[in-house]
Amino acid sequence: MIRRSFLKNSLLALPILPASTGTLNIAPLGKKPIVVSTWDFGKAANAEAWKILSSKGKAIDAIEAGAKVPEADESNKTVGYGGYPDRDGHVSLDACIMDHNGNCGAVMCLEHIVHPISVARLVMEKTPHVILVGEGALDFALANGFKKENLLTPDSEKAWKEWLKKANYTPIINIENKKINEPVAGAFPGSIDNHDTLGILALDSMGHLSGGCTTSGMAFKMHGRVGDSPVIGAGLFVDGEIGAATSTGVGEEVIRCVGSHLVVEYMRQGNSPYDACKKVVERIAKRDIEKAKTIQIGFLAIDKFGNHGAFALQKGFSYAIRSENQEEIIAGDSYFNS
Ligand code: SD4
Repeated sequence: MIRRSFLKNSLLALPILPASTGTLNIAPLGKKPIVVSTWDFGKAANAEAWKILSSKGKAIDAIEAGAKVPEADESNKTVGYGGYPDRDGHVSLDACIMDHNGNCGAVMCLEHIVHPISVARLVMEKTPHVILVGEGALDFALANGFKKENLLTPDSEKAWKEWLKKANYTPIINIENKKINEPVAGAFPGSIDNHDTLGILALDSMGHLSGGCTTSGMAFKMHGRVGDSPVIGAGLFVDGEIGAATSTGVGEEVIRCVGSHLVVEYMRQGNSPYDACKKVVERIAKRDIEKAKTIQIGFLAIDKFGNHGAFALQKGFSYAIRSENQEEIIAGDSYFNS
C-alpha cells in the first residue's frame, strides 16, 4: 500500500517519457497535438499535417493534408500518382479515413484520381456509405470535381514492362511478394527499397484522434486485388476513447486478423501502443511461421494520450513522428532480427 502510493506520487512528480516500449499506459504531459506516420516518407506527410495541428486544427484535416503528400509524389512508387500498376498496367489506388467518432470512408481500386484519401473523406461526409469501389468510386469522384488523370508515369511503366518480361501471367497467390519478381531485387515489400503504404495517425489539440491510410497496393498485383489499406479494421482503425492503429505490408495477412482493430483492442486491455502492435505481429507469426519469414508487416499505433509505438515482422520498418518537441524517424523493432 505504502509502496504503491509512493510509486503513484513519484509518477505524478516526474515527467513521463513516451511509453514506447513499456506496458504502463500513462498519459505523458504535453503530448498533443502529435502526428505519426509509417515509413521515413511519413516525415513529409507529417510536416504538412503539422501545419494544421500546430495551429489548433482538426486531426481529420491534418490526416487528409498529410496523406496527400505522398499521393502527389511521383517518386513514391507505392502511393498515389506514380505508384506501380497492377499486372495489367492499371494504377489502382486504395485509401480510407476515420475519425474519433467512428465516421469513416474508403475507396478501393480507384483509378485516375491522384488523391484517393480526399475521395474517401467525401464518401465519409457526403454519402450514407462507407466504401465505394472501382468505376463507382471514379464516377463519384468525377461528380465531385476531381480531375481524371493518367497516374502511370514513364518510370513506373518501365518498371512494369521489365516485370512483364519475367512474369508468368498465370495468377499466383502473392506473386508480387516473391523476391524474384520484385521491382527491386532482394527487397521485402516494405523494406527500404520497396516503400509502401502511408498510414497516418493524428491527435489534435482538442484530444481528438483520426487516421488515414493510402496506397497503390502491392506492385503488379492482380487486377481488382484489394489489400488491407482501405479496409476499416484491417489497414486502419480509430477509437476515440482508446487509440488508433494502422498497418503496412502484405495486406492479406493483416485482413486475416483484422490487424488494426486488434491493435486497438489490445490497447483497450491496457497494453501500450508498442505492446499492442507486438502482440498482433506475434499472432501473425504464430499462425504460420514459415510464411511470416517471407513477408513484411508493420503496425503503428497511438493512444488517446499521444503515446505511440510500432512493431513489425521484419527489420527495416520505420515511422515518423512530429510533435512540438519532436521531429524524427524511429526504427521499428521487429519479430525477426536478422
Ligand atoms: C496492401 N498493405 O495493399 C498494402 C500495401 C503495402 O507492402 O503495404 N505493401 O497490401
